[in-house]
Amino acid sequence: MSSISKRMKFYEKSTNYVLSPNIPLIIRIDGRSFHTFTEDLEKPFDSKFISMMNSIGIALCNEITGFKLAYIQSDEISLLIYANSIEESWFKNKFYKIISISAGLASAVGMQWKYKNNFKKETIITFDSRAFVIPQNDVINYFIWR
Ligand SMILES: Nc1nc2c(ncn2[C@@H]2O[C@H](COP(=O)(O)OP(=O)(O)OP(=O)(O)O)[C@@H](O)[C@H]2O)c(=O)[nH]1
Ligand SMILES: [Mg+2]
Repeated sequence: MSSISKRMKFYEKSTNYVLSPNIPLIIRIDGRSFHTFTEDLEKPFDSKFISMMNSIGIALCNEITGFKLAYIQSDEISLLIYANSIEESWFKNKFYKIISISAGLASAVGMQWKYKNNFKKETIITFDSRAFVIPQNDVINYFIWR
């Protein structure tokens, strides 16, 4: 390839996945190593921890275009998203944008919550994220499964 920039763009684009539009999209974020973060909290349900997860869920709902439903369970949040077209999709359904921004936002809001609530644990709050499209008739089963 002729120029450095063309070559670099080619490398970059080779993994620039785009998820299909017009089909339900699920994003699930999950706290990284939260067995350590939660070890001193009330078991099995800690109201402060639940409040943190709710704050993160609300931030994601407010951010994501086409957001329909969130289900929070333990240290994970499943989000159902639907957009009619690629133009209306969150980040035009670009896979890397979806998983990196959702995990980044969840982690940042988690840290913000930690400092606001004087939560002493030293952990840096981190979430992973996965995103995938799913047939309409299996959406209900996904949420039953979680
Ligand atoms: N004490 C307490 N622990 C909780 C609460 N909610 C979730 N947890 C803990 O959060 C952890 C979530 O488990 P996993 O997501 O499977 O494991 P993880 O340690 O986060 O590890 P990875 O997700 O693989 O990085 C479990 O250890 C739960 O017991 C709660 O309300 N109170
Ligand atoms: Mg976890």
